[in-house]
Amino acid sequence: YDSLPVGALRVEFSQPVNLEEVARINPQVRAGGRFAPKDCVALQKVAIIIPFRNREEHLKYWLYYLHPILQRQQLDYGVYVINQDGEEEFNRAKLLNIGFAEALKEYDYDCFVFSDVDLIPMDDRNTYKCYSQPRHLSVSMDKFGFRLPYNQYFGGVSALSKEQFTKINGFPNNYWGWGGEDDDIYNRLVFKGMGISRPDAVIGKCRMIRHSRDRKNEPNPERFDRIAHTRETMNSDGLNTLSYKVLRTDKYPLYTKITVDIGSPNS
Ligand code: UDH
Ligand code: NGS
Repeated sequence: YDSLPVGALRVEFSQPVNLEEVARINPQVRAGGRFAPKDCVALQKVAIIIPFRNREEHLKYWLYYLHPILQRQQLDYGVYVINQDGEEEFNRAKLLNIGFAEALKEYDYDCFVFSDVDLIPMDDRNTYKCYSQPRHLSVSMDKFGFRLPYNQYFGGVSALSKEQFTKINGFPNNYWGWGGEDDDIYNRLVFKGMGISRPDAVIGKCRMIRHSRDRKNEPNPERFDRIAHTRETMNSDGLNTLSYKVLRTDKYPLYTKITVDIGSPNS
């Protein structure tokens, strides 16, 4: 990619994506979804972490749209899809913790972008990198009428430096099912004295691929109680208590897929 960011992009989900074709038009992306600019040293080494189970179609769109954007942003980056094995309730935040730990085993990343698989930026000036404060990138989503649903919203796509992430002991491991884990992360950042950095509402526009609720990702009835206690729980639940088993690692041309056994709510 020999072009710099261009601004607003057209994003739509009508044509199916062929990954062999995507690999062909992104010849500078190396195995496992790695890239670094060849004519300069990138300012940041960015691991992009995607929590995943059974969303192959969304992942194809994500790869189709994001690889060209990330190359134009001249990042030294890698794409890690953290695939939850089994049929247990989904656990987004724990998968993101695992992505952080596993990416660091592979390369000396200094920035971590955590992205839902179904969110595509509509402007390539929304740089997938880290800032002096934790960054919220998906600030202007189509499904919320291109506004924040509420001021403290930190879901969708966010970026934390290695230092910011370790300062909050990573993300919670005990939010099983849908909701609240992003609010817990927001609380952690605030309790550690940090603030949220955001792009403006034009540069922060993004589209979500429409979908229905997944099986085994029902609203978590414990979420309200949990987010009321972040201050007490954050030091005893997070990176320092993370446990899981890697079942397999697949290096595909456009991404690295790490399949993990993350246990269950009562283990
Ligand atoms: N995810 C998966 N597989 C799952 C569940 C979640 O890959 O089975 C990942 C994926 O990256 C997704 C993210 O976790 O983008 C967030 O989960 P989500 O998409 O379920 O959350 P969202 O708030 O949807 O987007 C909740 C259900 C909305 C139902 C709306 C009906 N119109
Ligand atoms: C809040 C949830 C967040 C969620 C946000 C947007 O209510 O986890 O809605 O949800 N917090 C709690 O439930 C405590 S959305 O409209 O995308 O379905 O991210």
